[in-house]
Amino acid sequence: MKNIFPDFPIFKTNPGLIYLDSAASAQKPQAVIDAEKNFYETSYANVHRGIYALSEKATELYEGSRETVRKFINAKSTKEIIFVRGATEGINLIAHSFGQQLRKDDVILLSEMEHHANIVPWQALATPSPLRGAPPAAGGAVLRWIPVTESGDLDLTNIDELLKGVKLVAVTQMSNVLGTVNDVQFLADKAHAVGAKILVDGAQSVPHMPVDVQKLNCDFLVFSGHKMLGPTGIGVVYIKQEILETMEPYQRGGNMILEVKKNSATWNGLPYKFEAGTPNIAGAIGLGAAIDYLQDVGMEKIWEHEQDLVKYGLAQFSVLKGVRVLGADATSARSAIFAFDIDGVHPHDIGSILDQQNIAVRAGHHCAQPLHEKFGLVATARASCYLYNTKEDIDVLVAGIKKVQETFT
Ligand code: C6P
Repeated sequence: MKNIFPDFPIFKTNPGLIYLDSAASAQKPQAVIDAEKNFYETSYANVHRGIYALSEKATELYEGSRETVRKFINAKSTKEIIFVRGATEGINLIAHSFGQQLRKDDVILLSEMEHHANIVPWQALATPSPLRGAPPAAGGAVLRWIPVTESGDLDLTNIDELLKGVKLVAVTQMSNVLGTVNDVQFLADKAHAVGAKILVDGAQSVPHMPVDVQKLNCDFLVFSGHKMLGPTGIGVVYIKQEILETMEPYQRGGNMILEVKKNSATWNGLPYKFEAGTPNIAGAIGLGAAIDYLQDVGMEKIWEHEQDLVKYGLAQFSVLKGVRVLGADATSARSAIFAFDIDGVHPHDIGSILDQQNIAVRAGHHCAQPLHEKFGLVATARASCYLYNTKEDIDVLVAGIKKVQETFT
């Protein structure tokens, strides 16, 4: 892979920084920063509204990014690409809108390794709210869980049993804690065989590996721009057009309407029906630039580079005494995410002592409390890599972990 390190100004302004928190948010290359800046400096106006040249230019750039996203995930049409704030808003959109099609006792199949963003929106369809009374799924959908094994994989032994009565499978393609890569193509086939739809949470996978929605045959895919070198506040929901056509709007207001009377309104075409109000125009343009950058490096190359880091990292961790890394070994499909605990040391202390050495890791439950509970833990420290990380960064991390252990003995 070409040397991309100089493309990231954060490493110039923070010399010596070892950034190992890309699963939370990735650093930005100059090309992304410039794309947003240039847009504000040369082409800024609202989109889809003005008939003046500047607004048309802004609209062209915004819609150009939609086309870039479409190609990146190989969707059939830009009608299937909806810009949202991020993966969380994407899942809320689906739960709110597609969720209206669920009925009492319909089953939503999740997994025990889901991020809270792919749990809590579904709880709203299953549990009566003290304020609202009955849940929208006409009396309550049922949540069911695919178990996670000790080695951090989905336990699919009883998948046919688990799929009984299921209307929606909602699973992550890559765990933000275990790094496990799930075979969502297999799950899509299984789901479709029982007439269910499948939502893939691509928040962690889309930034790190090639993802093709037609190959996966998923019905819904969500991801966030900020985890893939793009700006914050922009993300994507992909929804198969035939499903989108059956869905009610998520939010209502300007831009998503065709015509408004005092007591009624009709909806704009796809995808605008699902983009109410002024969108994050600069964010979408920045995301387009991030995708261009990733494609220039090559998604396969990024994945291969991270596979080297996983193998190397797991080998280094394996010789550390009193340190446990969650998840599968290097022979399973997994990404360069290392959630770990150290005997006798609180993860927050690990994070603080590493920070003193200029090593940025995350400590906590990483918005995956049910998964931590499964492993009998409240929290872990987590180092997560991206294209700008190297084996030397892992060496520095390992030396840092030894220092943490020395501090606590
Ligand atoms: N995980 C992490 O540190 P948002 O916050 O909307 O961009 O993404 C939510 C989300 C959904 N699914 C998965 C698998 C995720 O990892 C995340 C975000 C971050 O692990 C922040 S908690």
